[in-house]
Amino acid sequence: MSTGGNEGDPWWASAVVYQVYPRSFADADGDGIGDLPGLVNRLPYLSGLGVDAIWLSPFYPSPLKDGGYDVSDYTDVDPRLGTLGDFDALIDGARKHHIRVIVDLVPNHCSSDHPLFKKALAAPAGSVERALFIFRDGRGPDGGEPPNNWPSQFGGPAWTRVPDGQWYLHLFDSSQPDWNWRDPRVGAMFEEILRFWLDRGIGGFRVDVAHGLFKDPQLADVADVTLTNRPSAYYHRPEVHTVYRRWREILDSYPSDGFPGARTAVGEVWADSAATLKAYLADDELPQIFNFDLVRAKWSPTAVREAIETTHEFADGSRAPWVIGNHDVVRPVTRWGVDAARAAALLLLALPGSAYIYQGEELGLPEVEDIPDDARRDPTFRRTGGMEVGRDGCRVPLPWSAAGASFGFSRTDPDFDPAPPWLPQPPGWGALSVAVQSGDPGSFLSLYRAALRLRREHPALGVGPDGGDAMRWLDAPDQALFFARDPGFVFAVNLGDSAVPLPPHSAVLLASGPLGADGGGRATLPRDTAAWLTAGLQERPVLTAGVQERPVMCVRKIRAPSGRHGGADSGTAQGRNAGRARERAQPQARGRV
Ligand code: TEU
Repeated sequence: MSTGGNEGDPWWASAVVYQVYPRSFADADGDGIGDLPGLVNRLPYLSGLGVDAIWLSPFYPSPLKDGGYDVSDYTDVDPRLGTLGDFDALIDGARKHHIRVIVDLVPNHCSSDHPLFKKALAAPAGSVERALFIFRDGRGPDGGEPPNNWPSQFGGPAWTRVPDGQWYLHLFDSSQPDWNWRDPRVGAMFEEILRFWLDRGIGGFRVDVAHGLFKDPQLADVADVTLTNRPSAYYHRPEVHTVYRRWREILDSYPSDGFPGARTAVGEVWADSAATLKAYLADDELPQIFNFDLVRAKWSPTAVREAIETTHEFADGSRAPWVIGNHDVVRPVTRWGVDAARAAALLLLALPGSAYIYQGEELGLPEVEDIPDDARRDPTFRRTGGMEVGRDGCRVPLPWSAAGASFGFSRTDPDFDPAPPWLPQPPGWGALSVAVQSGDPGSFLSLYRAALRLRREHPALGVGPDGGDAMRWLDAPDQALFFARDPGFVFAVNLGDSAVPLPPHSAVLLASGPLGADGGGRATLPRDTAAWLTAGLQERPVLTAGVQERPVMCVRKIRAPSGRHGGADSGTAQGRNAGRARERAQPQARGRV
């Protein structure tokens, strides 16, 4: 049931994929941690929302030093989240709702609790056990200095010393040792992991840190010790492409007919340039990689247009799905403002190709910025001594109901008192709940539901009949962006401070907020508002009559955050922490490009 598209396009080319961060989605057993049965219970909600697939963030056994991205067993389910039987029930249940499931694969590193790392620690320097990871002697007197100057993504050095004096590499937390991909046993193991989940009927993988994996064999010092996504001694090594060619063969060896159809793999690749990104999308490599240009963009007409055009320099939106948020970045409402985030949702879903929605985006949840220090879980917070607050603020458990323990996040039967959620929910969270928003035609949720329904029905949306290039810019006032998609669709967004006239149209299909009117009674687009329009005066109606005649006019329901439009890189960890870092001493230099 994927939206838009042409015969022959794989389902994922126009899919709307909903990211589930399982520990924060829904908690069926009441232990305060979201789980797979909780997700299964909520499949009707996702089906009603109208998504084509779920991307499930890690649900594997993990000591949770990095929210599950520290995996201690790649082929099982964390007992707090359920069992493999629950996973199979999820696949079956999702299939009944025509929803595919993409799972997160974490190949750059595992958890220090992984049995193979424990064996490596117990084995001597130079052993085959240690060869699965990157162990080295240190430098300086007694080897007391790390083997090189590489930084950890989460702050501090990328090396930790073990009792016998050697050091091991971890580009992330010290609890996340990097695999040594130059040892063939690692590649063979991951191929088995791929098959394990593909055999269970998944629609594909999201590949964590897909630009990592291989490191410079000399482990040479880097000239620039700030973090960078440029090709370097630790990122974008050419050898990584051999892995994706092999994985593509495996993906393609699974039947592409029938549900779930062709399998996909979408790489999380942070890079400095279109050229670097494009290499991953060679015909025989990853089917898709995320484009993070909208996540990084300031809410301004030039920045948003540039983000779209920059993406189109390396791919269309089918191979480089659009995204405005995820579990690593500041929520759009806080980054850009409430109205702008509503407008951005209509932009996201009008662009050609595939789009990802991070759980809670459809509720307009803001970043929770006042989590007490002792409740914070993101390792970034600890590793930077609190200089960077980390990513907990976008991972707070979802509010499902207006009131009650954890606002319906946890099981709530009468005689049961659920444990508090693993991250505290702010007071007032219930006002943003699914229950409250479901009954409000002006809510964020109603806007997303209407947009997803229209996106499914309208022939110009999704991939569109002309493939991923199916949009053309229209003349617009400087502060606005207008584009057309055939047949008969126009998108308009006003990113300026004053109202602008709507482009020529015959009907308003959907608007992110109330439209205005000029002196002559013609409709105008107020600031931070977007509209979906039917183009041309002779267009025949193609959509649900009710929606056409009465566009969804949405009113502001959520308290406005303090900053309106964010800044450059406002979605990234650096942007997230800039404010706090400014308040305290010297911000740590993290010049990622
Ligand atoms: O993120 C990889 C990564 O590089 C991020 O730190 C990214 O650069 C940053 O968030 C941009 O602001 C992935 C996962 O998405 C993240 O949750 C994990 O912590 C990380 O890998 C380690 O597995």
